[in-house]
Amino acid sequence: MPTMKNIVTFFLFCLGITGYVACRADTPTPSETVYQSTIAADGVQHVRIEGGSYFFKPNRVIVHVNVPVELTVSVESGLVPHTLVIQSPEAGIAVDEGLSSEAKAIRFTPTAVGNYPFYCRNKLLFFKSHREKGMEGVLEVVE
Ligand SMILES: [Cu+2]
Repeated sequence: MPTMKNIVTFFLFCLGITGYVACRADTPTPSETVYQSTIAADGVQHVRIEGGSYFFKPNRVIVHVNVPVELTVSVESGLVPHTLVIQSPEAGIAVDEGLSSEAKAIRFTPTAVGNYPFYCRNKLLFFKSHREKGMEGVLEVVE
């Protein structure tokens, strides 16, 4: 006969396994979402990016070189703070902004063709960085 204590122990063990699996499951496999910008009547490429735990959508943004870009970026509301970083001085892009659920406009003009990473630089203690969890993308600058 199983004792009450054994049953409780077994139950807690199952709960632990379930919790672990659920935690693993909240890290989605990143899939690619592409946005190809067009030049608006105001001469600016307007790009909308939404982020959250742990993704950017779209995560591949294609823009034209030497044309101003305005990224409008927001993240889903929640307790986890996020940022948007693009450190590509070779293309004249230096972005490091805290994000919130209120859309923020970030402007720059890419000056060189190439692929430049954008990502969230946040990281909690010993956990994987948000970037490693999938909060990253590529800014592709084309002719
Ligand atoms: Cu983040």
